[in-house]
Amino acid sequence: MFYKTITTLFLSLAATAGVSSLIAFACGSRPGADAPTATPGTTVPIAETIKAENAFPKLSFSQPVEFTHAGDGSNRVFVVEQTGVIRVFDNNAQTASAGTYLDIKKQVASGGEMGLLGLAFHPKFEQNGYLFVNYTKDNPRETVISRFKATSAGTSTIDPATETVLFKFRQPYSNHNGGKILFGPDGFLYIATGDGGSGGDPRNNGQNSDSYLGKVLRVDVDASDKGNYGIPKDNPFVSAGSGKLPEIYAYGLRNPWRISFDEQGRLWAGDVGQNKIEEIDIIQKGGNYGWRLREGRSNFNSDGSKPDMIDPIWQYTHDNGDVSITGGAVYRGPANASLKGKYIYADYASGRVWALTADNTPTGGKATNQLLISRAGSISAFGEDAKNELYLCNHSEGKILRLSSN
Ligand SMILES: [Ca+2]
Repeated sequence: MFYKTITTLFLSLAATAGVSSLIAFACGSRPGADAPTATPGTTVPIAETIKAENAFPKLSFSQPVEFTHAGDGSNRVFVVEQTGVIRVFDNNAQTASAGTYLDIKKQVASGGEMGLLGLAFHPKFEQNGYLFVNYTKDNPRETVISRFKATSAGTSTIDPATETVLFKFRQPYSNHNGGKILFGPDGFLYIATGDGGSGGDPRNNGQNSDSYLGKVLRVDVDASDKGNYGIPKDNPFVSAGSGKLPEIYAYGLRNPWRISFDEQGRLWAGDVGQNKIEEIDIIQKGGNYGWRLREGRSNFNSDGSKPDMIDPIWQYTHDNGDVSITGGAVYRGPANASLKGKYIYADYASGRVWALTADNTPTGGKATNQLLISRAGSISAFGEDAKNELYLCNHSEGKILRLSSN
């Protein structure tokens, strides 16, 4: 069934976007992934050996797409399975079982790029028991941003009946649903959305400020001016009127499947490209990241207008079998001193993992890139534990990996 979904997706993409190769699908597919087709630029191997090792060798997961913790001092970690299940277990390499924390398979439509795609615990979870998810559903096909509530912070399961929907919006196609949600240092919830799918963004959602699609959104989950959430007062379109959505934080994105904050509060995004270019962006409030007028630093479907657009800090082409970026995080864990301060990311299809070095300015300056690992598997996501150690989700093998240097 999974294969069929992929094949169907490919056919629809091929029909609408002129996709020219089957390479990516031979490698499988994950929710943020996309069709095939890199200038590695100045990428160089790192001086020491970095390996990806199985962090929890006694555990296996079904299509993991998220790894996180609750910030509650419990030493628990959580893995999101795409089909609609959140697993919970003690953060110990010898842990032999992972319980079911939340099961919402009934309302989640999964497969291909759909599913339960994101999880974020409220910064005050220990007090209020709130956790937030991002999933796709059918009939009609929509993205849903919901809150669930733990009866107490330490409870081992969440009742699905505690769901409160914050908001939802239509998904015109099954692909490019974004997925990541996370709280920023400002306490607001950030939501990465895709352009709605097909190929080439046929409705130009990325550039349209009346669409939730192709954006980073930012909302206040502790306010109620929009019902079950509110709008941060300094969101870019709060006072713009004319139908522009006040939830929008940044736009012009294609499928920023994974986004993350670094220690200095910069928001990083890996934006999956169309047929040629994968990119890394540092997201600024109100920024236009180009899509569909631009793919990476190249024109894509330019309509002659020249709005202010922000180029990626880094991009790579599809020339070497890298075809679908998985955005990572700036490393701040205790285990690998040589990686400190570098943005670690991967390509889902090739399995390559890289470290990008930027400066500390808001735009990151002129970055340099290092190849860390040649084949780490189908990495769908990166996540951190309470000590800020970084983990990688291997989607097809159902493993959680961590980096080690020797
Ligand atoms: Ca862009």
